Amino acid sequence: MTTVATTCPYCGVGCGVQARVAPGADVEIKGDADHPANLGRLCSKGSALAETIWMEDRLLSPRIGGADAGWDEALQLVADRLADTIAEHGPDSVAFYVSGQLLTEDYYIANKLMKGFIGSGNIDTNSRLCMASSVAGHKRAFGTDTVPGLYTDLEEADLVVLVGSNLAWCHPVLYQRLAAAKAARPELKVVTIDPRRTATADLADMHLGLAPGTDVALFNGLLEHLHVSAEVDSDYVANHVTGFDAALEAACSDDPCVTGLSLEELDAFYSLWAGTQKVVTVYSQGVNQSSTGTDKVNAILNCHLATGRIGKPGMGPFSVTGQPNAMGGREVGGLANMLACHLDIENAAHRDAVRTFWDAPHLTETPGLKAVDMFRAVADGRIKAIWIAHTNPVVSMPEADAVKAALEACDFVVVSDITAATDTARLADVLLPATAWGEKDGTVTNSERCISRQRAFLPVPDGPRPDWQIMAQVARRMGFARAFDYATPVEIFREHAALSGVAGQFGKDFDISAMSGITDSEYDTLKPTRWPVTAIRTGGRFFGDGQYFTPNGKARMLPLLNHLPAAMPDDDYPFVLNTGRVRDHWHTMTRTAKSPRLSAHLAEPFVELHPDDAAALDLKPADLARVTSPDGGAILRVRVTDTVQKGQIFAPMHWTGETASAGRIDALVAAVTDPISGQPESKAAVAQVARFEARAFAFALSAEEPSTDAPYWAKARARGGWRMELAWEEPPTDWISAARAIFNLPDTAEPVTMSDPRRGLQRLAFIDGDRLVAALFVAPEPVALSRQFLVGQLQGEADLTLLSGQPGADRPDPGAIVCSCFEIGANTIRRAIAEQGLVTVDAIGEALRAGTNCGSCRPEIRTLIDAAGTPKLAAE
Ligand SMILES: Nc1nc2c(c(=O)[nH]1)N[C@H]1C(S)=C(S)[C@@H](COP(=O)(O)OP(=O)(O)OC[C@H]3O[C@@H](n4cnc5c(=O)[nH]c(N)nc54)[C@H](O)[C@@H]3O)O[C@H]1N2
Ligand SMILES: Nc1nc2c(c(=O)[nH]1)N[C@H]1C(S)=C(S)[C@@H](COP(=O)(O)OP(=O)(O)OC[C@H]3O[C@@H](n4cnc5c(=O)[nH]c(N)nc54)[C@H](O)[C@@H]3O)O[C@H]1N2
Ligand code: SF4
Ligand SMILES: [Mo]
Repeated sequence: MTTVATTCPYCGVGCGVQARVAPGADVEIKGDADHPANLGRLCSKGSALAETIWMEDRLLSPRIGGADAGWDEALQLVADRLADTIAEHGPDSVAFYVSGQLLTEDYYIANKLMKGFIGSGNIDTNSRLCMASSVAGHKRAFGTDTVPGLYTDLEEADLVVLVGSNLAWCHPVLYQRLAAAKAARPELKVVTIDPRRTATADLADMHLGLAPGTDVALFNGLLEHLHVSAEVDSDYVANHVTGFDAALEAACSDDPCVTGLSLEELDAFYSLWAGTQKVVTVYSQGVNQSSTGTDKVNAILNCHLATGRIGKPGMGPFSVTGQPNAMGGREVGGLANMLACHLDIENAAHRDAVRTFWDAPHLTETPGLKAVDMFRAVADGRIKAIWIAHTNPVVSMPEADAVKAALEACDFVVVSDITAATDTARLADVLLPATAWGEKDGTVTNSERCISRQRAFLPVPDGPRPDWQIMAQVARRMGFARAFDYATPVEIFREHAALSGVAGQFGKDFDISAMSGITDSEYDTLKPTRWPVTAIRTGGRFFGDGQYFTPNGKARMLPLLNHLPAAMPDDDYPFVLNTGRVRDHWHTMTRTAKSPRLSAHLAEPFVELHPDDAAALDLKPADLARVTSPDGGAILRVRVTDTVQKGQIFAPMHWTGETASAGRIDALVAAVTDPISGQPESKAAVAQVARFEARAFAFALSAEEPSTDAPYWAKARARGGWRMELAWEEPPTDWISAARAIFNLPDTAEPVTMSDPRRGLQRLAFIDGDRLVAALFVAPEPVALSRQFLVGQLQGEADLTLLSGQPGADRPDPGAIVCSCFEIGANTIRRAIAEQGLVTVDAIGEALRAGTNCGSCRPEIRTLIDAAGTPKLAAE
């Protein structure tokens, strides 16, 4: 048994993971108690990592035009096509679209090849959809893209404000640290600012359900309040800040009433913020993913700068990063408008330094195209060859149908992925198999600037290669052999660290030059290390000394005015469509969908509607809705909840063409971007909602992967097979043959059936020996059966009572899964609340174990307790 310390491949919290591997046994995953980010904790996704590393679906060989090919042939083809395109149409006719999930070493190579050797700025990344507004806001205010604070600041603060962040689901371990700090010190106040009341609001002393896109007005109002209530630190402003007067003047002319919040709410928030010295304002995609994202960032920074509450224990603005290496990508300069190591493309001296360091023949002189513009250039033929690595833009880019069409029409599309089963990989001319998490080595940097090692603990399967190696091998074949002659990731890391020393000489903050001589064995055993790492400085906060990275050393406050989202609802499109994440899935689900446990929490694409809106549309829970925007449409399961406001709807970003018939939500999102950062407005599209008029609905179970051309379907893994939801406007007339087709069963397979023609019910089950092969439950309305019970029938001996759709009286229906670690359903928890009079999350944990492992479901358990009211004890 060996234990390898590595880092979780999901969110930007960057938790340390201990992977225990024994020959012939399953991998065991545990939190790393020595990692400063998580101190042993893991969330539901981290805890389920072992379930997502199996080999099914893995891409093992390069493919050219869909057919397996050798590496030599594939690499040469990519190199030749890139070189030919550049020779004929110039360097800007090619592009790389990469990812904040690449390791720093991979990212460094991609950036060096495009910006230094191909000689174009056309490398952009999904971080454009994620962190670009924070980067731009930081640079405007601080003169550099730096997150000043540390995770411990959230624990040491007296007030933590979460703006546009669903921390409980998206940065769960950081949320748990905050929850633990608050439990220990209840005077620590938490405020959530989000149009939705999310699971995170469970921790909040105050929730502000502001109107979408009004954060600038909210924080402008705060700045004015700080001034009026004499909470501005005028010494700090005089010594360390420029632009205060103009910022205040603009703030005073803005109107916080556009937030839709009451004066009482505004006043309560403003007084709390103004009166609390130790305040941390955490922000995420509700801020960044907006056509005014950069202004939102600066509106927050303005308030921290005006009060000098930055860079000191327990205070400061805190942009949390999404992907595991979103921060590392910014360090290597992975965005089209950055150079490397926080150096600027626009600066001739910086360019010269990098040119010399790389000995680069064609260093780009200009920034490249940002993601949205990049895919537009693919669409109109300016870009003729694109290489997409570690991201799935046909699902995650706004106007996703247009992105799909652009790639279909593009002359040459290269995709590096771990699987061929993605909407983007299906469009590749050349598909290159990459090694996956657990098989590869390198570094990632988390939200608090902590560099951690990802280490291999699995054997590399025959075929796949690490992303850095694939890119370097293409570079070598393009004639850049000397500059891309790396044998191991540590060689790349040393070079990256050395280049950061060059940046350090320009006074840049990202300087890890003290690691440029790191030996192979030091790299192997590298402990989590927070940058900067120079001869004189390691880790710590930035800006505590009031020194910034602007020419005069002072931070900049900016005059800002609120602008509403680019599209506002009207008669045709009466809803604001907000999009985001769910607790147990990661982005386009190529990994989390492999886990039955993670798939059980929310097994279908859905849209959340306010009860009044649902009533007006005559939609009930579990109906299907057609959601349409000017750009595209989706069919989604209706969830009725007052956690969304009237006139607003919410849908998750995770479902793809692989997992649902019409669940790609980005097909509906307009590609409107922030003019400064180029980040798309992913949270405020407009849409209309109408019933999807199905005449038949079905729930299916199958041991093998089912497939169908029904107009609505969504499938998910279950233990022992698959579960699927279906619906038809024009239902099949012969259900037995329809079922055989869905489950790919021979004509000889005969089902056991049960039908109730009066109620329009059809149920069939195919049994082989004593095993359930497949089952289909058809009804004229949304199928109301105990799915948890039915899914359980895929394992063990088949029991024909399953056709009743409900467990027997002796086996109560557990209901929808809440705790994915122990697979405990909502009904089980409700029963325990009612029957045992449990009123705390801990008591539920003691009784049922729910919520006692990763803790990600604790906010939902709390909601169930609250919904039950305080149960009366039997004796009362
Ligand atoms: N479970 C899970 N965790 C993840 C990920 C995942 O896929 N799944 N992805 C990771 C990545 S890459 C990222 S970037 C992060 C994202 O983490 P978050 O930003 O926390 O997640 P989102 O759900 O995208 O959006 C956050 C919130 O912004 C709110 N919002 C919408 N419009 C506005 C507005 O105008 N103002 C304000 N104040 N709020 C608004 C939404 O209602 C939503 O609740 O999560 C990371 N963690
Ligand atoms: N509507 C809407 N759209 C959004 C967002 C939103 O909130 N709303 N959020 C945006 C944000 S913040 C983000 S970060 C993006 C995320 O969106 P994407 O980056 O498109 O999503 P992922 O599913 O993470 O894509 C990663 C891909 O890399 C593959 N992969 C996994 N491991 C490896 C590896 O080691 N090497 C290689 N080469 N490939 C690998 C996976 O199989 C998968 O296909 O989505 C953005 N899009
Ligand atoms: S919080 Fe969860 S997803 Fe994020 S790094 Fe930690 S274990 Fe991974
Ligand atoms: Mo992200």
